[in-house]
This record gives sequence, C-alpha cells and structure tokens, in this order.
Amino acid sequence: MHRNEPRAKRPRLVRGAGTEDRRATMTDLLIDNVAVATMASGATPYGLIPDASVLLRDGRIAWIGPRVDAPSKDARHLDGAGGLLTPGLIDCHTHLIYGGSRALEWERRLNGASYADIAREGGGIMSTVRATRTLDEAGLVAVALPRLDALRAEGVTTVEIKSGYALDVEGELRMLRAARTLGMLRDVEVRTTLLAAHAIPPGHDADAYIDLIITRMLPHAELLADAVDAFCEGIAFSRDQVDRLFRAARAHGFPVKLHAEQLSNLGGAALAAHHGALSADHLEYLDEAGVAAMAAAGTVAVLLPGAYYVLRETQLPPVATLRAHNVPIAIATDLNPGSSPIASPLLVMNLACTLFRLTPEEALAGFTRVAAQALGLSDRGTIAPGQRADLCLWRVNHPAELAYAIGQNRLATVFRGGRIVLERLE
Ligand code: DI6
Ligand code: FE
Repeated sequence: MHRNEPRAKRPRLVRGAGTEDRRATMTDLLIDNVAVATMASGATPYGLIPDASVLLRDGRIAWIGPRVDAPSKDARHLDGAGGLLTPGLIDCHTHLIYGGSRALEWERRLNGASYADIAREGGGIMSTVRATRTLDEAGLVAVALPRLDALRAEGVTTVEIKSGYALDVEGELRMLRAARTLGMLRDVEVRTTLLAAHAIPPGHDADAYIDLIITRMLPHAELLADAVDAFCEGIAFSRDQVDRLFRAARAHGFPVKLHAEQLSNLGGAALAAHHGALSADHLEYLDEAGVAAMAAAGTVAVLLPGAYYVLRETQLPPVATLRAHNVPIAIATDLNPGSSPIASPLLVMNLACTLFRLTPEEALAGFTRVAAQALGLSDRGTIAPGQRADLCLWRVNHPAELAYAIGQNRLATVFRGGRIVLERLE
C-alpha cells in the first residue's frame, strides 16, 4: 500500500482476463510460464488457462490471462517453469488444537468397539478433553504448531480451527486464543470457531451446559471467534438444544455451522439451513429433504472423507443428490485425534475422489473456491483480478495430478498476500 496516497489517485487497473495494463511497476510481480487453474465457477474445467501469466500487485491479483497478452515488461518476473498455479488451499474444518493421542482407542475400534460406544464410556472426545485441559495457552500452541505446519507444507494458506476440547468457559476461550496466536506465528490465515457444544461435559446436564455457553462463552467469544459450531447427534446435542444455541449465537452476530448427520439423521442440516448456516458438515446420513433445505438456504456441504475412512463408515454422503440440488460441496481434513488424524489436504482430496467419487476438479474446488464460501470469505479461493494473491505453484502439468498421487507432494512455492511464504526444494 502507498500509505500517503489517497486510494482514488492510485493507478486503476482495468479488471478482466486479457485486458492490457502497461502501468505495472517494479513492485509488481509477474508470474509466467505456468498453467493456471483459476477455479473460477462455471468456467472450463478447473478454469484452466494453459500458458498463462499472472500479475500480482499490492497483495492481490491485478491481471491474469494468456502469456502472449501479458502486461508490463517492467515488473519483476518469476518463471513458473511450466508448473501449475492454483489458489492457496483452504482447510475449512479442523480441530487441530488438542492434547494427547487416541491411538489406543483407534486400536480398540479396529477390534470392534464403535466410536459411539467409546464416547458413551467416557472415552472418545472426553479423553481428548482431559488431555487438553492440562495445557496452558503456550502448551496448546506448542502441540498444534507441527500440525499447522503439516497443512502449510501442502499449500494451506487459510485454515479454520475449532475449539471444543475444553468444554469449560476458560478452556474454550483459551483454545480460541491459542488459535489466534497460531495465526500470528505463521504465515497463514486462521479463522476460529467456537465449538463449545462438541460434547456434554461429564456431570453436566446438556440443557444447563447450553445455557452456560450462551451466557458465559458467547459474550466473551465475540472478539475471539469468527463463527459458532455444534455437534448435533445422539451422543451430543439435540436439535432443540442446537436451535437454542444458534438463536443466541446469531443474536451476537456469529455465523453458524453444524456437525450434522454424521452418525445418524437428526435433521441437523435442515436446522442449520433454517439458521442460514455457512455450512453443514459430515452429512453421511443426510436425506433429500435436508439437501433441499441446504440448497434453498445456500448452505455449503462440507464433506469429510478422512473421518469416513478412519471410522470405517459405510454410509456414503448423498453426493449425487447434493449435485442434483446444486449444493456446493467443500471438503476438509477434519484434522482431529479421534475420527481424522490426517494433516494432509492432498490425501483428503484423493480420499474424496476414491471413496466419495468426487471428480478431481470437485476435490480441488472443495479445497479452494467452495471452502472459501464455507468460511464466508469472498476474497479468495479463485484466481481472478481483485482476489487475494494467495497462491500455490506446483511442479505438475495438470490439476488432476494433485488428488491423484498419494504421498507425493509436488508443491514448489506458496504466496500469501503476494509474498512468497514457503519454498520447497525439489
Ligand atoms: N465429529 C467428528 O468426527 C469429530 N468431532 C465431531 O463432532 C471427532 C472429534 C473427536 O473424536 O475427537
Ligand atoms: Fe469436525
């Protein structure tokens, strides 16, 4: 930003692909010799521009088009070496702050115990709650940083992080503060979500706990959380309890989202849609009425193939019905110690294709354009003039390569707000 210059006097860029602008300056950066998957909605597959140039200015995309039409020759150049440029990845659903491990519980589940059985016995989420409560804010940050770095190493530039493993007033706020701190320690944007209604803390009545969230957490979370979430399930909170929480959350101005229809169909997605939720997440047991309600409300479906895989779920989310109703589909890692100990967006894209039969294009859109929508962010997720210059440069020729190969991270360079924030050697 030219701080002393009023905005109106600054040279204006004419926006739109292929439009010429020869006023680029030395502070601009022109990336060329790349294919660009713009992920623009409704465009050609992936919004692909084969031999393209992208001009970055003031942290935003200033121009994009075929290389032959590239603007200014004055700008600094970055040779993309024939690679692929995509929007920075957006992981719109994670629980990456937690203490302890659930490896032994996983082993028990492999021997036949169910996720719900273990939860009812006081294990599951509650065992992570016990481990998480022992950590102060610095301890929470320390355990979460390697997980955040693992996401960043695969191109994540925006990540949502939920609370939900403390289940008391101080602890939930501490988790949110730790999430904000993570965003200050690393070149990544952190969006925080209050998920105090993740499980019923032992010794509490569910309704009384919802009251506690409403009266003691929501007011303090206003500056710490960007959204409010809940788990609507037989082993967690009922529709009525979530409804009460969401009314209060919306009165505080929070957008809402919901873990819905993961293990059974309680009509949570329709309730979320009724509250204008940004997203309903999981959705394996979603029925057509729920899909229709989401379509009418513009609520994004966030599918979490990592949890489906780890829990060895067999009920598939209704992908065809979601498509038929034009419900936008995002995907996310759901990174958490119980149902999805997976810090790899690339693997999750692969699982989305292999297990849910998403196309590789839907998988990439689910981690870019639609993930941005699920977080209520309109300034990222596609490569278009005016969008934030959050970008990934990959050493691949075609975007299908990203979801296709397992354990082969071809990321070369990550840009955030137009600056290089990560470079990986071959
Ligand atoms: N559903 C999930 O899959 C995660 N939370 C939720 O509501 C799992 C959280 C955990 O098991 O720790
Ligand atoms: Fe989750």
